[in-house]
Amino acid sequence: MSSLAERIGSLEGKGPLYRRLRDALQRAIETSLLGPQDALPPERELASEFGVSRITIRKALDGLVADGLLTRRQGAGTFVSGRVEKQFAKLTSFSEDMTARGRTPRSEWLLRASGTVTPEESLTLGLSPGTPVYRFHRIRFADESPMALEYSTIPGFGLASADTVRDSLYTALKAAGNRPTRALQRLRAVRLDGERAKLLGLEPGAPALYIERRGFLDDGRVIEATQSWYRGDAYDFVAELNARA
Ligand code: 16G
Repeated sequence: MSSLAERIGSLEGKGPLYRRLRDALQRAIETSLLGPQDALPPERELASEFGVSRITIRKALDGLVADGLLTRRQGAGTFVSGRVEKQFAKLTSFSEDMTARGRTPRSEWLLRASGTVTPEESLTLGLSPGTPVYRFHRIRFADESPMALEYSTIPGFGLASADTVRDSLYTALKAAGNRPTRALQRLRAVRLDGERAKLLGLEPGAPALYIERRGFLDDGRVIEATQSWYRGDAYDFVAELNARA
C-alpha cells in the first residue's frame, strides 16, 4: 500500500509548511482518503515520509486535534475522529447522512410493531385516540459504531404495513408517497440512563443529544414522530445562520 505522503501528493503552495500539511490532511479526511478511526503513522514516520521536521508534523496534527478531526489516544497514537457533522437545515435521513460521509448505515431492531396511538402521541401526531400507528425502535450504526437510538411512531395511513420498513424508514415512506417534506425539531443535552447507555455501548450517565422530530406532509398532516438519542461524542450538529432571514 502506498504511503500517506504518496496518497496525499504534493504540499506545494503558499504559506507555512505546517499549514499546507494540515490543509492537505484535512482534505484527505473530508474526501474520505482517510476514513473514520484510521490510524495515522507515528510522527517520526510521517516526518520522513513528507521530508519535513517532526516539529512541523506535530504542529499540523495539533491543529487538527484542536478542530476535532483527529484524536490522540494515550499510548495508541493518532486517529481520524469518528465524529459526524449533520446540517441542521436539511431534512435528511440517518441513512442518507451516513452514506454521504462514506459510512455504512445499519440498524438493529428493538421493536417493529403495529398498535394504537397513546394519549400522549395522539397530541403529537394530531390523531384521535385509538387510531392505528406503527412503532419502530432501532439502534442506528455507522459501520460498526452505534451512533443513535431512535424510536419512531408513524400514523397507520403512512405505510401499507410495518414490514415495508427495512433499512430506511424514509425510503419506505417515500415508496408510499409519504416522505415528510418539512419537520420541526426540538433538541436538548441529556445524560443517558443505564438501559439506553448500554444499548449504545456507553457508560450510564454518558452525554447525548436528545432530539424530538415531527415530520409533516405537504398538506400539514404529521407523518412522523421520532425521539432520538444521539451519542454526544460522535455528532456535531451544524447550523448555517443568516442575519437577513
Ligand atoms: C434521522 C431523523 C429521524 C428519522 C430518521 C430516518 C434526526 C434527528 N432524526 O435520524 O427523525 O426518522 O433519520 O432515517 O435527524 P432512515 O430513513 O435511515 O430510517
